[in-house]
Amino acid sequence: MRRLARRRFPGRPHAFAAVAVAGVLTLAGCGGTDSDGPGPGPDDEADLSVGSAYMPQPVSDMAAGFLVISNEGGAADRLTSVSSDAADRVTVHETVDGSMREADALDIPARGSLVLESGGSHLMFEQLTRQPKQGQKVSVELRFAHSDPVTVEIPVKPATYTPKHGH
Ligand SMILES: [Cu+2]
Repeated sequence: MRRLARRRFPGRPHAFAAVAVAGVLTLAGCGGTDSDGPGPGPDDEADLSVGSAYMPQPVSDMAAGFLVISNEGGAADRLTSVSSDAADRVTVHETVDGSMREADALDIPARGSLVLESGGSHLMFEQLTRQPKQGQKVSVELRFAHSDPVTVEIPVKPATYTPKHGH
Protein backbone atom coordinates (compact mmCIF):
# COMPACT_ATOMS: atom_id res chain seq x y z
CA MET A 1 0.00 0.00 0.00
CA ARG A 2 2.75 2.41 0.95
CA ARG A 3 4.59 1.69 -2.26
CA LEU A 4 1.47 2.34 -4.33
CA ALA A 5 0.89 5.63 -2.56
CA ARG A 6 4.45 6.73 -3.19
CA ARG A 7 4.26 5.91 -6.88
CA ARG A 8 1.20 8.06 -7.51
CA PHE A 9 1.64 11.30 -9.39
CA PRO A 10 0.53 13.94 -6.90
CA GLY A 11 -0.54 16.43 -9.53
CA ARG A 12 -2.45 14.06 -11.77
CA PRO A 13 -6.05 15.24 -12.02
CA HIS A 14 -8.72 12.72 -11.33
CA ALA A 15 -10.41 13.71 -14.57
CA PHE A 16 -7.69 11.96 -16.57
CA ALA A 17 -8.66 8.59 -15.17
CA ALA A 18 -12.28 9.22 -16.09
CA VAL A 19 -11.29 10.13 -19.64
CA ALA A 20 -9.17 7.02 -20.01
CA VAL A 21 -12.04 4.81 -18.86
CA ALA A 22 -14.46 6.53 -21.21
CA GLY A 23 -12.05 5.94 -24.08
CA VAL A 24 -11.90 2.23 -23.40
CA LEU A 25 -15.66 1.98 -23.26
CA THR A 26 -16.02 3.88 -26.52
CA LEU A 27 -13.57 1.59 -28.26
CA ALA A 28 -15.51 -1.40 -26.99
CA GLY A 29 -18.57 0.02 -28.68
CA CYS A 30 -20.76 0.48 -25.66
CA GLY A 31 -20.38 4.20 -25.05
CA GLY A 32 -20.76 4.84 -21.38
CA THR A 33 -21.44 7.69 -19.01
CA ASP A 34 -20.57 8.21 -15.40
CA SER A 35 -23.35 10.61 -14.58
CA ASP A 36 -26.55 8.61 -14.90
CA GLY A 37 -25.55 5.04 -14.30
CA PRO A 38 -26.01 2.24 -16.81
CA GLY A 39 -28.50 2.27 -19.64
CA PRO A 40 -29.58 4.88 -22.14
CA GLY A 41 -29.77 8.51 -21.13
CA PRO A 42 -32.86 10.69 -20.87
CA ASP A 43 -35.14 11.12 -23.86
CA ASP A 44 -35.46 14.88 -23.67
CA GLU A 45 -31.86 16.05 -23.30
CA ALA A 46 -28.34 15.29 -24.38
CA ASP A 47 -26.12 13.13 -22.15
CA LEU A 48 -22.53 13.67 -23.20
CA SER A 49 -19.28 11.90 -22.44
CA VAL A 50 -15.86 12.40 -23.97
CA GLY A 51 -13.27 9.75 -24.82
CA SER A 52 -10.41 8.77 -27.14
CA ALA A 53 -8.78 12.19 -26.74
CA TYR A 54 -5.23 12.89 -27.87
CA MET A 55 -3.01 15.66 -29.20
CA PRO A 56 -0.05 14.90 -31.46
CA GLN A 57 2.98 16.68 -30.04
CA PRO A 58 3.00 19.94 -32.00
CA VAL A 59 5.90 20.80 -34.29
CA SER A 60 4.95 24.46 -34.72
CA ASP A 61 2.97 27.11 -32.88
CA MET A 62 -0.25 25.33 -33.74
CA ALA A 63 -1.60 21.98 -32.64
CA ALA A 64 -4.51 19.70 -33.46
CA GLY A 65 -6.66 17.77 -31.00
CA PHE A 66 -8.88 14.76 -31.50
CA LEU A 67 -11.60 13.19 -29.39
CA VAL A 68 -15.00 11.54 -29.52
CA ILE A 69 -18.09 13.06 -27.91
CA SER A 70 -20.71 10.41 -27.27
CA ASN A 71 -24.33 11.32 -26.65
CA GLU A 72 -26.42 8.75 -24.77
CA GLY A 73 -29.37 11.12 -24.58
CA GLY A 74 -32.38 11.46 -26.84
CA ALA A 75 -31.76 15.08 -27.81
CA ALA A 76 -29.06 16.46 -30.08
CA ASP A 77 -26.56 19.08 -28.96
CA ARG A 78 -23.83 21.13 -30.57
CA LEU A 79 -20.19 21.77 -29.74
CA THR A 80 -20.05 25.56 -29.90
CA SER A 81 -16.70 26.67 -28.48
CA VAL A 82 -13.49 25.45 -26.92
CA SER A 83 -10.82 26.97 -24.70
CA SER A 84 -7.55 25.62 -23.30
CA ASP A 85 -4.75 26.38 -20.88
CA ALA A 86 -2.25 25.79 -23.70
CA ALA A 87 -3.43 28.20 -26.40
CA ASP A 88 -4.88 31.67 -26.67
CA ARG A 89 -7.30 30.52 -29.31
CA VAL A 90 -8.95 27.16 -29.94
CA THR A 91 -11.30 26.67 -32.86
CA VAL A 92 -13.27 23.79 -34.26
CA HIS A 93 -12.33 22.80 -37.81
CA GLU A 94 -14.11 20.55 -40.23
CA THR A 95 -12.66 19.02 -43.35
CA VAL A 96 -14.67 19.40 -46.55
CA ASP A 97 -13.41 17.98 -49.84
CA GLY A 98 -9.95 17.55 -48.40
CA SER A 99 -9.49 21.09 -47.13
CA MET A 100 -10.26 22.33 -43.67
CA ARG A 101 -12.27 25.30 -42.57
CA GLU A 102 -13.43 26.78 -39.31
CA ALA A 103 -16.87 25.68 -38.18
CA ASP A 104 -19.23 27.77 -36.06
CA ALA A 105 -20.44 24.61 -34.33
CA LEU A 106 -20.48 20.86 -34.85
CA ASP A 107 -23.60 18.75 -34.37
CA ILE A 108 -23.72 15.95 -31.82
CA PRO A 109 -26.61 13.72 -32.85
CA ALA A 110 -29.04 12.20 -30.37
CA ARG A 111 -27.90 8.72 -29.30
CA GLY A 112 -24.89 9.11 -31.56
CA SER A 113 -21.47 10.67 -31.49
CA LEU A 114 -19.33 13.46 -32.86
CA VAL A 115 -15.98 12.07 -33.95
CA LEU A 116 -13.01 14.40 -34.21
CA GLU A 117 -10.34 12.38 -35.98
CA SER A 118 -7.27 12.75 -38.14
CA GLY A 119 -8.36 13.76 -41.63
CA GLY A 120 -11.77 14.90 -40.40
CA SER A 121 -13.06 17.41 -37.93
CA HIS A 122 -10.61 18.44 -35.22
CA LEU A 123 -9.75 20.99 -32.59
CA MET A 124 -7.27 23.61 -33.76
CA PHE A 125 -5.02 25.18 -31.12
CA GLU A 126 -3.58 28.48 -32.31
CA GLN A 127 -1.13 30.81 -30.59
CA LEU A 128 0.16 28.16 -28.21
CA THR A 129 1.13 29.60 -24.85
CA ARG A 130 3.45 26.65 -24.23
CA GLN A 131 4.81 23.75 -26.28
CA PRO A 132 3.03 20.59 -25.11
CA LYS A 133 5.37 17.61 -24.99
CA GLN A 134 4.68 13.92 -25.31
CA GLY A 135 3.54 12.53 -21.96
CA GLN A 136 2.07 15.83 -20.80
CA LYS A 137 -1.60 16.73 -20.76
CA VAL A 138 -3.47 19.71 -22.13
CA SER A 139 -6.62 20.85 -20.37
CA VAL A 140 -9.52 21.77 -22.63
CA GLU A 141 -12.97 23.08 -21.82
CA LEU A 142 -15.68 22.09 -24.31
CA ARG A 143 -18.82 24.20 -24.38
CA PHE A 144 -22.15 23.22 -25.86
CA ALA A 145 -25.39 24.78 -27.01
CA HIS A 146 -27.37 23.01 -24.27
CA SER A 147 -25.25 20.82 -22.01
CA ASP A 148 -22.95 22.04 -19.25
CA PRO A 149 -19.29 22.55 -20.18
CA VAL A 150 -17.00 19.52 -20.02
CA THR A 151 -13.32 19.72 -19.10
CA VAL A 152 -11.03 17.14 -20.69
CA GLU A 153 -7.37 16.38 -19.99
CA ILE A 154 -5.97 15.54 -23.41
CA PRO A 155 -2.79 13.40 -23.38
CA VAL A 156 -0.02 14.52 -25.74
CA LYS A 157 1.14 11.75 -28.08
CA PRO A 158 4.19 11.48 -30.35
CA ALA A 159 4.34 13.90 -33.25
CA THR A 160 3.93 11.00 -35.65
CA TYR A 161 0.23 11.16 -34.80
CA THR A 162 0.14 14.43 -36.80
CA PRO A 163 -2.87 14.47 -39.11
CA LYS A 164 -2.09 13.91 -42.77
CA HIS A 165 -3.83 17.09 -43.90
CA GLY A 166 -1.44 19.18 -41.75
CA HIS A 167 -1.27 22.94 -41.47
CU1 LIG B 1 -7.35 22.53 -38.84
